[in-house]
Amino acid sequence: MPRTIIVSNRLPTKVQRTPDGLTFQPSEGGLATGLGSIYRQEGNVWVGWPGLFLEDVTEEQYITEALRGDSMAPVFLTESEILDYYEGFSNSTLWPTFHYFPQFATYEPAHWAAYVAVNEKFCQAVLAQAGPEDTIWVHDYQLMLLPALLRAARPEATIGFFLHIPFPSYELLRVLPWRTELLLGLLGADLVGFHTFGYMRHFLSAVTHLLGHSTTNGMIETPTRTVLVDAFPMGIDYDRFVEAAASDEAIRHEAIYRQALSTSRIVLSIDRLDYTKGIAQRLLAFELLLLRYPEWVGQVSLIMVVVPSRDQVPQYASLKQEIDELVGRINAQFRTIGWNPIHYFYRSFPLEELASLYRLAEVALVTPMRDGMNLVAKEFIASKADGRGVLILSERAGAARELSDALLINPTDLVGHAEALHQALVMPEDEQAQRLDAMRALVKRYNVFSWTRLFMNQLTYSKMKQHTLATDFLSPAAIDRLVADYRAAPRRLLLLDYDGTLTGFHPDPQRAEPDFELRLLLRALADNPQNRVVVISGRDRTTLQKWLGDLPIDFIAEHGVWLRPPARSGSCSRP
Ligand code: GDG
Repeated sequence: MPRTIIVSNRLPTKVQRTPDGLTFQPSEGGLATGLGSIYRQEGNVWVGWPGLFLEDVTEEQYITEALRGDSMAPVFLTESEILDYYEGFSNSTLWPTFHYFPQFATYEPAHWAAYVAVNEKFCQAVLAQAGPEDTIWVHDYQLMLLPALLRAARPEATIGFFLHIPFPSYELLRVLPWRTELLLGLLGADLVGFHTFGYMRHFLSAVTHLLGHSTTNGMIETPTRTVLVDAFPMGIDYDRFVEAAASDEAIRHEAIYRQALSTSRIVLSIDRLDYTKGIAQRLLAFELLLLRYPEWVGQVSLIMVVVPSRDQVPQYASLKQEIDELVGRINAQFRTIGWNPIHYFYRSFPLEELASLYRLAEVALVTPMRDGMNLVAKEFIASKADGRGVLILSERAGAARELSDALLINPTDLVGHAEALHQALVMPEDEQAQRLDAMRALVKRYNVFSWTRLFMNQLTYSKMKQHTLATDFLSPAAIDRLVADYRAAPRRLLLLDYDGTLTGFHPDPQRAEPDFELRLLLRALADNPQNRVVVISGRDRTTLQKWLGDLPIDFIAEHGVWLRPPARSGSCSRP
């Protein structure tokens, strides 16, 4: 039975080395939950890096064995591979370019070489698991070359690819020295998925500009196959967030926070430390709110959770410093003995505490400069069972396409940003409920499970579509039958298409002239009195006349507008 193999840079379990030995920490991420229903099924497997560097081979065997029981197959990467492929090409070239921060991008040939090598390593790891007709679903920007590598080794496999970050406009992509290789890598897939139609359009346009393939209705015609492209906005595990927000633990934590914060109204933001998240702009907008509407001083606090990330990288370290300074400056300027404008946490929280923050907050500020989707926005909505709360969302997050009942802002427009905060704080309760209800229905329906289902269904469909569009070669038995029927028939009508059948396609159509061999063949067929030979073409009649006019054959030219029976050779006439 064909199996399904999930591939991503990281496995959904993190293996760590502790003084007590190796520990296995399952990931709480939405992707792991959504795909759980697939990779845990009998025979299926998830291939990825377990998150640690090996000290010896016995560790490799131990980890491989331990993960096998949980349907996972590790790919072991060295420190230098992680440095060049992951921190290098993935996070210092692709990440800034795809998020419209080309000024932060580096273009190191050594990073690219490592990216190629690690994609090949992943390919070997997948091939060790995959049969010739298995389904393989590859995730994200670290593995963009993998679909084509897999295709070369497993021509019959069903391969899907999903990009979790934005796909940038062609103008951004073309800056990359390796843009063509990256596109060709993705075209090894049968289905390429994005969060939004906008990203999908950018991809199709890049494919047309850089590779010259024609694209129609989300289908790319490569010389060998048809590749489907579609938008699949990712959702969350809705019930999990509803339950977490309603749990005793979350309610208990909320009460503790509420007491500590006194009567302050709470605005919440949660992000990983990243320059794409618009954290500094958000702080400036909050400051502007306090300046423009002094009535909120002492009344509203921003709880800002920033999850540590990549802080060894210089850009991230300086962003961290900028945030620290801004928070310090704003707090020093506005705070009172009993009130703090910004409660800033540079760490992560357990899920139940996160849920209590979602409960506590009246306003969620999700204002990235660019974000593939942004699941925090959806989690906030799922947590608001009482119908109270306002989401302020950047129009440049993928989630903005679906969550149009949020207050949408442009994160670089500080005044608009501050005004949206004020509007959220004074929004009547019935309007809050109306907006939240509409968004909750959507987040509930298009959850991570339906996302997985939709992608897998479309992947199956893409394969079916390819089969119907593909050229089928005649089997030896069919050829025998054709020849026998031909011989037995007293009269035969031979309808022959010209371009792509009698001759190959040529980039310059006027150069696709019939060669000597073809002319001989047509004459031999036409000279047989039992045959009537008709050449059908979209070409103009003058060209057909020039190339084949002296042969005793019929023409159907210009897509059927002109006919020339052999008896009246020399000119075409309208039917
Ligand atoms: C990519 C794309 C796209 C955050 N702080 C804590 C915590 N979190 C959890 C949130 C949420 C997740 O992290 C962040 O999700 P995002 O969607 O915002 O971003 P990423 O996962 O980094 O990245 C993004 C996504 O892929 C999916 O395709 O939406 O655009 O960049 O689930 O809840 N979780 C816990 N404690 C925290 O302190 N437990």
